[in-house]
Amino acid sequence: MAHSYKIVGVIALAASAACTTDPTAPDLKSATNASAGVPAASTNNVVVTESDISRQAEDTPPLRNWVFYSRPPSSTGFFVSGPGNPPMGVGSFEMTTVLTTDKGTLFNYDHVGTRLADIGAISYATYRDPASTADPVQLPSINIEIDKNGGAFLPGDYATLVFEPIYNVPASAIHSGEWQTWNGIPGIWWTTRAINGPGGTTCAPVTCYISWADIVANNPDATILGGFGINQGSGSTGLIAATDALSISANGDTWTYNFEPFRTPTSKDECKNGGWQDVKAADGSSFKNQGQCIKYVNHET
Ligand SMILES: [Ca+2]
Repeated sequence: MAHSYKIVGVIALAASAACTTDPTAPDLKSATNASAGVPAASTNNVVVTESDISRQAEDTPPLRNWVFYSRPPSSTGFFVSGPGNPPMGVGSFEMTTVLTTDKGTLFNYDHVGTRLADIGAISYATYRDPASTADPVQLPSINIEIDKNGGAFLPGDYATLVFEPIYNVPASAIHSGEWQTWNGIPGIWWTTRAINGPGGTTCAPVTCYISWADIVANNPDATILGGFGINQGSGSTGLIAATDALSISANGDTWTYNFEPFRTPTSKDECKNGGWQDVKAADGSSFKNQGQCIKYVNHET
């Protein structure tokens, strides 16, 4: 179950992520209550499809706010319909890792700079395909690339925090062939590089299991440095697993990412100017023209 990570390109990654202006990113200010002059807690359900991501080799700087990183030769990740009934929408993001060395990571970069201490909730849902030949407790994990002490990013500041259900529930609680939701907070995590542990101890790479509360209490200035997302690999031989409803809350605002194989229109405007060709009905059928798309919106929303 050991995972290996590389730090190549992390500095470039952090700089790139911090100044990216990808227009598909959620508008972080959209739910601000301007009339009251104070930010209102916002809930942002964000549909993520193939058109939102770039596909890149691992350890390369992110070109968009969503990146699927994969390691050759046989790591794959696709937005699919199903499997079963995903917790949000009609689909999910399904990764397959055939070899022990395979690895796939779906990372989001919208939360770079967020203090870990300001994060109130993290969760996601998984579906382990019964056709998997991997150890029955293997599931995709949550990964967060962090700067251990915030501020300037200096050598030694980097670590990746990892949440895996098996370190939080009995093995018997992990099932194949059904959607299960996991909460990272409260929860037990491990780290790819040493971080501060309780009582002046050091939480060692890979072998130390530490609660989120202890991570925050003993690394109070830590921030998200780069990617936040889903990882499958480096030991997940023969695992086929889907994820959906990846969620993070910080300072009262919540973003929940709904992985989908296509978009459905939610307003007439999305049908206009040829937009009807880029969206589908919830059953996956295409629209023949703008009028059919608008009719769908009128009936379904
Ligand atoms: Ca979904």
